[in-house]
Amino acid sequence: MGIIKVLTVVLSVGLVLGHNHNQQKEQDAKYNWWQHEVFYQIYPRSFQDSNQDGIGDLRGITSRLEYFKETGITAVWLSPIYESPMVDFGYDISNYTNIQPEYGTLEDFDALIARANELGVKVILDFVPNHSSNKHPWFIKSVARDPEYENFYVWEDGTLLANGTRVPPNNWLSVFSGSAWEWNDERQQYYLRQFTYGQPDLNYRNPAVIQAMDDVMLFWLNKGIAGFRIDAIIYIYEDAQLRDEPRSGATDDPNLENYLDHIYTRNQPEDYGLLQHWRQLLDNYSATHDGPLRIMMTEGYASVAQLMEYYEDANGVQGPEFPFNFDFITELNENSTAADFVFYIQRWLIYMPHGHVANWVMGNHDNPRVASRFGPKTVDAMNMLLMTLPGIAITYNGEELGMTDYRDISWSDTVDQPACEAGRDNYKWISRDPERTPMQWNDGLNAGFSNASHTWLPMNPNYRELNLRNQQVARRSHYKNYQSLLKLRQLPVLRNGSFVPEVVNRRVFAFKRELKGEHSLLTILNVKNGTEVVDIGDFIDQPNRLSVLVTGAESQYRVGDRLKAEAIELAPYEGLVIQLNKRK
Ligand SMILES: *[C@@H]1O[C@H](CO)[C@@H](O)[C@H](O)[C@H]1NC(C)=O
Ligand SMILES: *[C@@H]1O[C@H](CO)[C@@H](O)[C@H](O)[C@H]1NC(C)=O
Ligand SMILES: *[C@@H]1O[C@H](CO)[C@@H](O)[C@H](O)[C@H]1NC(C)=O
Ligand SMILES: *[C@@H]1O[C@H](CO)[C@@H](O)[C@H](O)[C@H]1NC(C)=O
Ligand SMILES: *[C@@H]1O[C@H](CO)[C@@H](O)[C@H](O)[C@H]1NC(C)=O
Ligand SMILES: *[C@@H]1O[C@H](CO)[C@@H](O)[C@H](O)[C@H]1NC(C)=O
Ligand SMILES: *[C@@H]1O[C@H](CO)[C@@H](O)[C@H](O)[C@H]1NC(C)=O
Ligand SMILES: CC(=O)N[C@H]1CO[C@H](CO)[C@@H](O)[C@@H]1O
Repeated sequence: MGIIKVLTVVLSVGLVLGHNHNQQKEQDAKYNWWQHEVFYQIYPRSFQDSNQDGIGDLRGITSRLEYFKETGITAVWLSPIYESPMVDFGYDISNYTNIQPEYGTLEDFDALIARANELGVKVILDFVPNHSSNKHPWFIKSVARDPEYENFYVWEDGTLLANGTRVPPNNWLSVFSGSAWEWNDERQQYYLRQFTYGQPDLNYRNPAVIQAMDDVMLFWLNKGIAGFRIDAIIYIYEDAQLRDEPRSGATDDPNLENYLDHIYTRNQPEDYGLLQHWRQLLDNYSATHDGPLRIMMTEGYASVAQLMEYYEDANGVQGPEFPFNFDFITELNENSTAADFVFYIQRWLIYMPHGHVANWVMGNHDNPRVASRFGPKTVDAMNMLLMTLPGIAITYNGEELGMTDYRDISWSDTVDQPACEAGRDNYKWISRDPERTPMQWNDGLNAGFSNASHTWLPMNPNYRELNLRNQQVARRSHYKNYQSLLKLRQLPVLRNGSFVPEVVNRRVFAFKRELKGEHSLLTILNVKNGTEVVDIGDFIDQPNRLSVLVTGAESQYRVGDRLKAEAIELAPYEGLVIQLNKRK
C-alpha cells in the first residue's frame, strides 16, 4: 500500500510538473507569439479581386489565405478596410466600425477571420486615429455644434485683422502644403487638418474622443483580431497653446511642409500617454479573453531617441510592443556601404531599452520597393538580411517575389492624392502608385488579380515573367528563397541567438547568430556591384566547416556546398546564409 501511495504521489507530481510545463508553454504561446513573427502587410486594394470590379477585396484575401500557410506566414496586417470616401485610399475614415462597400461587408470580415483562425494566421488591423473623414457623422455633427460632438475636432476662431480679413490662428502647415487650418463657413471657425481638407484632426484633449476610439478598438477586438498597427502616431497631438512653429531654413517656399520645424505639431509628449493608455486597454483585453496577447505596433517617422520612448518611457511605462523601425527605408539605399548597414542595425539594437524586441521593416505602401530602392539583384540578399536579424520581420506584399515599382504609370492612370496634387510634370517621382500595383499571381489576365477589363491601377507589365506561379515552378526563385528563409527562422538560434556583426570591407558585411548547443549561423552580404573574395577566418572560430544553407536564385552555390572561410567568393549583390558546423 505504502509503495502504491508513493507511486501515486510521484505520478501526480509528474502530472503536476507536466501540467506546469504545458501551462508555461501555453503562457509563452499566448504572450510571446509576436516576438519572432514575420508580419506580412496586405494592401487590400491590390491583393486579390473577387467580384470583377478591378479592386481587391476581403473575399479575395480570404481566397488567398492558404498562400500564407504555404509560404510560412502566420501573421498579416491589413491596410485600412473601413468605410471611406477614398480621398486617401482608406486613410480618411467615415465610419470606423464598418467595411468600405467595395471591399465587402462585416460578414465578409468575419468569414476572413474565421478562415484565418483555421489556418493559424493572425490578423492585425490598421488603425488611423490622426483624423477622420469630413464625411464622418462626428464631423458633420461637430460642424452643427451638436453638444455631444462640438469639441470632437480642433476648432479655432483665428484672428480678425484690422482690415477685416480673417487669418488662421497660427502658421502651422499641412503635410500636403498650405495652411493646416481650413475655414468652415457653416460653423464660422477654422478646423485643423494636417493632411487634406477632407481629413479633420480629431481632438484627443476631449475625453469623449478617447472613449469613442476605445470603443472602436473593442469593436474590432471582439471580432477576433490580434491587434493594431497604428498609423501616423506622431501627428496625434498638437501644442495646446497653438504656438507658431519656427522656420526650419530648409526651403524658402512658405507653402511647403518643410518650411517649418514641426516642434509643436509632431511627436508631442501627449502622444506617448495615449499609446500607453491603448496598451493598457489591449493588455486588459488579453488578460480577460482567450487567445493571443493583442499587440500594438506603431507607424511614426521620428528620431531613434523618440522611437525608443514608445517601447517604454523613462519611468518604465510600456507603450506599443514595438514602433516600426524604418531604417532600411529611410537611412539605407543603393549607395550605402557595408559599414552603413552595420551602423544602422547596431544603432537600433543599442538604443533599444532592455527586454524589448527589435523589428525591421523592409517595405511598405508608401515607399519604393526593395528591387527599385536597392536594385533588382539585391532582392534575395535583402530577404536573407531581414529574416536572419534578431527580432521581428515585416514584409510588404509582393516583396517575396521581388516585385518592382511600375514608375511608368501615365498621368491619366495616376490616382495617388499627393501625386495628383503635384501635377502632370512632377507626379512621377512623388507618386506612391508604382509600389501599389496589384499582386502578380500568374501570367494570366491581370496576373490573376482580377478578371475585370480595367483594374484600379494598371498592372506592372512585367507580370508575364515576374509572378508567383513562375517562381513556384522554377527550381530556384525569389519566392523559394523567401520560403526557405521562413522555414529556417524556426531554428532556436535565429529565435534566441546572440548577434555579432562584422564589417568585412566597404562592400561586404556579415553577422553571426550563436546559441549554446546549436549550430551557429552566419549571414554574409555583398552590397556592391562587383565580385568580392573575402577572408572571414578571423571572425569565426570554426574556419573549415562552413556549409551553405540558403543561396539566392542566381547564385553559383548550392545548398550544402562547403566554403573556405579564408576565401569566400561573392557575386555582385550576393547574399548567403551559412551554417558553421561544430568541430567534432
Ligand atoms: C457605422 O456603421 C455601422 C454598421 O453599418 C452602423 O451600425 C453605425 O451606426 C455606423 N456608425 C456611424 C457613426 O455612422
Ligand atoms: C488685409 O491685410 C492682410 C495682411 O496685411 C493682407 O494679406 C490682406 O490681403 C488684406 N485684406 C484686404 C481685404 O485688404
Ligand atoms: C485596465 O485594467 C486596470 C485594472 O483593472 C484598470 O485600472 C485600467 O483602468 C484599465 N485600463 C484600460 C485602458 O482599460
Ligand atoms: C546614388 O548615387 C548616385 C550617383 O551619385 C546618385 O545618382 C543617386 O541619386 C544616389 N541614390 C540615392 C538613393 O541617394
Ligand atoms: C477569372 O475567370 C476564370 C475563368 O472563369 C476563373 O477561373 C478565375 O478564378 C477568375 N479569376 C478571378 C480573379 O476572378
Ligand atoms: C528563447 O528565450 C526565451 C527567454 O529567454 C525562452 O522563454 C524561450 O523558450 C526561448 N526559445 C527558444 C526557442 O529557445
Ligand atoms: C553592375 O555592373 C554591370 C557590369 O559592369 C553593369 O552592366 C550594370 O549596369 C551594373 N549595375 C548597377 C546597378 O550598377
Ligand atoms: C505618416 C503618415 O502620414 N501617415 C498617414 C496619416 O494620414 C495621412 C492622411 O490620411 C496618410 O496619407 C498617411 O499615410
